[in-house]
Amino acid sequence: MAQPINCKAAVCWEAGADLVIEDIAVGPPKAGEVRVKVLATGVCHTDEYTRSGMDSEGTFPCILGHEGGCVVESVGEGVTTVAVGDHVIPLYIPECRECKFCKSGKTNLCSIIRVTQGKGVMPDGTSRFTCKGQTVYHFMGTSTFSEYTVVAEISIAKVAKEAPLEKVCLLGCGITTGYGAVMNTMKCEAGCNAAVFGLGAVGLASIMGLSKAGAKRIIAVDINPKKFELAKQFGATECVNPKDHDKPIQEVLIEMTFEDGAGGLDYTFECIGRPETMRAALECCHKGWGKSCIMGVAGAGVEVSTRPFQLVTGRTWTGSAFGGTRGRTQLPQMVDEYLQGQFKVDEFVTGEFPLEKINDAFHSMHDGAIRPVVIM
Ligand code: NAD
Ligand code: AHE
Ligand code: ZN
Repeated sequence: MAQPINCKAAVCWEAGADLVIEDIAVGPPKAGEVRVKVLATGVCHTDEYTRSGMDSEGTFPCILGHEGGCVVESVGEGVTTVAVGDHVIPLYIPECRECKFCKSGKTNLCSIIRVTQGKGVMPDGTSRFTCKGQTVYHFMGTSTFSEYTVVAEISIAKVAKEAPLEKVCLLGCGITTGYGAVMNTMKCEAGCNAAVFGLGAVGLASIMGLSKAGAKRIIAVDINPKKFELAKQFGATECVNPKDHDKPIQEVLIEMTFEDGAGGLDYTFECIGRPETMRAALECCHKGWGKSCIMGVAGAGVEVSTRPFQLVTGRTWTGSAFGGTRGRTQLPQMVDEYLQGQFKVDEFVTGEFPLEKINDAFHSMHDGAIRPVVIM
C-alpha cells in the first residue's frame, strides 16, 4: 500500500506571488490515479498567466506546471494502462475514450473530469497535496512543479523510454499545441499562405508545422524583432514587426499578399492571447475562405470583436486547445517521430533551471525566452 511522499514543490500561495519552494506531502494515488516522479518540466506562458491572477479559474494555494517529463512511481487500484517505471507525459486534456466528446471523433476536448480539474482537485473532489497542514490545489490536472504529483490514469501518455524527458516534456503543451493546430485543427495544405502572430513556443511550433505541411509563405509577426532569426530557422519566409508600420497590421499583411486582385492569408494563427491581435489575425484572412485559429489565452473578462461583415464574407474564426491532439493516442507517436528526427524539440529549450531557481525561469520568459526547462 503506497504511503504519502514528502518532497519539494514550488507552491504559489496567492495570485501574483512568486513561487515558494516548500516541503509538501503527496498522498498516494487513489483508484484510477497514478503518482509520478517529475524529472523535468517546461514553463509555459499559461503558468505565468495563472500565477499572475489573470485566470478566472486560478485556485490558490496551488502547484502550477503542465509540461512534465515523468516516471511512474506507483499506481492506484484498477490502473491497467501504465505501470511503475513507465516514462510518461501528463495531459491537461485527458482522453477517456468514453465521454460524449471522445466518442464524437470531432474533438480532443475530453470533458469527463474537466469540472473537478478546473476546481484544482482530483476527480473525487479532493487534493493529494498538503503543505504546513493546509490543502494545496492541483492545476490543470498536472501540477508538474513538484518532485511528485498525482494525475488521473486517463491524463497520462506513455512514451518511449529512449526519449530524454528533459526535452520531450515540452510536448506536454507548447510544441504540440502549435504543431497540432496546423496538422489536426486547420489541416493546412501544401502551397498555402499563412501568418503566425506571436513567436513564443506556440508560434514557432505553428511555423514548424506549416513548414512541414509545405506552406508557400509563412509570415511571422511579433513586436520583439529578436524573435525573427529563430522564426526563420523554424521555417518563416518573412518576418513583420507591427511597430515598423503606421497602419494596422491586418492591412499590412493584406497588401503583402495581394495577388490577382485580392490579398489575404489562407490561414492565420494567434499565439499571443490579446483581443487586438485576435481581431487582426481574423481580418487579414482572405475573403471567401481564410481561416483564423486562436490559441492565445486571454485574461478573465476579455472579449473579442470584429465587424460581422468579416464573417459574412467568408472568413472563419476558430480555436485550438493542445493542438487538437488526443494525448494518449497521439503523443506517443509524436515522441517516436521526434526520436526519428522528424521535428524539432531541443531547439525550443532556452535554458535549464534547478527547482530552487524556478522564479528565474519565469523571469526569463519575460525577457523573451522560448521555453525554460526546470530540472527537478
Ligand atoms: P510567449 O509569451 O512565449 O509568446 C508570445 C509572443 O507574442 C512573444 O514573442 C511576444 O513578443 C509576442 N507578442 C506580445 N504582444 C504582441 C503583439 N501585440 N503583437 C505581436 N506579437 C506580440 O507565449 P507562449 O508560451 O508561446 O504561449 C502563447 C499563448 O498561447 C499564451 O497566451 C499561452 O497562454 C497560450 N497557450 C495556449 C495553448 C492552447 O492549448 N490553446 C497552449 C499553450 C499556450
Ligand atoms: N482557465 C482559463 C482557460 C485556459 C485555457 O484556455 N487553457 C487551454 C490550455 S492553455 C495551455 O497552456 C485549454 O486547454 N483550454 C481548454 C480547457 O478546457 O481548458 C479560463 O479562461 O478559464
Ligand atoms: Zn501550456
